[in-house]
Amino acid sequence: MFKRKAVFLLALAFVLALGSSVGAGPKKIVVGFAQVGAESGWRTANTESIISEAKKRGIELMFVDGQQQQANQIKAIRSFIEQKVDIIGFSPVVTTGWEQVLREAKRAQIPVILTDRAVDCEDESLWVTLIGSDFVEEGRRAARWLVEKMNGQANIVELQGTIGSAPTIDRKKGFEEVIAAYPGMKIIRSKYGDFTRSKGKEVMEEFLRAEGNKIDALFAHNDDMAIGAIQAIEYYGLRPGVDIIIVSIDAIRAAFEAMIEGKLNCTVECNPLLGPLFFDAVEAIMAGRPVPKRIVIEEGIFPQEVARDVLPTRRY
Ligand code: GYE
Repeated sequence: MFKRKAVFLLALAFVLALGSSVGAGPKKIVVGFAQVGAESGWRTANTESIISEAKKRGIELMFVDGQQQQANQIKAIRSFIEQKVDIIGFSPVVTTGWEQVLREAKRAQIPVILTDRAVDCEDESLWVTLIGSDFVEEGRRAARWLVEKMNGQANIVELQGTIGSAPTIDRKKGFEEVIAAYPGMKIIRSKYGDFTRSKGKEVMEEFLRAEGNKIDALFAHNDDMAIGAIQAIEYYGLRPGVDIIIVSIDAIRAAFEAMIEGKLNCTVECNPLLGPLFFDAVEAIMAGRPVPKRIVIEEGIFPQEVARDVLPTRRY
């Protein structure tokens, strides 16, 4: 009798446990992600990678496009805190001005993951990890390639990205560090182009109006600005890739197409496919596993000569 009752209770417990796990399902992880914007081919690939990886893993993603405005990103982060998401991810458009909102997230005990871009914040406990590229090294790679191509002699114009953003600050730093050893390599003009094609074109027009035929080379902080600049150079009546040697960063498909046409000379890789690494970190944090403070992506460099062979293998 006693035994039968015990078996019944056990079966009941089993049914209840099963019922609860089948009915409600395991609690879905909810992630809020505040993206920079949609300024470039790199960014589009990055967004796609994050959205598709969330779907693949059955993670609920709240995605906000900040349209390159810090205020929009801060507003998005505050709304994620209010909605009590499990984890906040974001790519900070600029490096400074994040302390307050990050402290609010910490007070609400919501872990923050930085992707792609860094913040300039003394209190490192305000985020768990930064997943992204080494932008200083990308700048160095672009400079090393250009020094060799130009035999250490060039009047260079520089299209910088977004003012105050980590890739702009770091790429410039790495590039200047390398050319400092070559007195013949001079940056004669430098201006922000906001990482967009239209701004790249507009600023290159300015450079050409001011310096014209004196310009030997262009260093663009991303491919989109280089592609905009290529149009400006053609309108001006010079041959991009021949009269003005161009090196840029990202290695998006459009850069390979420009290289095959002979209009771009080299692109340094910056990998935007951060979705899998981002959600690995999300799942690790949720499971209480440790996550390294910095996760760096391995990258290469592609000169024009390899463009035709490499293009078919590019995923973005
Ligand atoms: O190089 C540029 C984008 O932060 C690495 O942002 C990213 C940069 C990328 O707009 O194309």
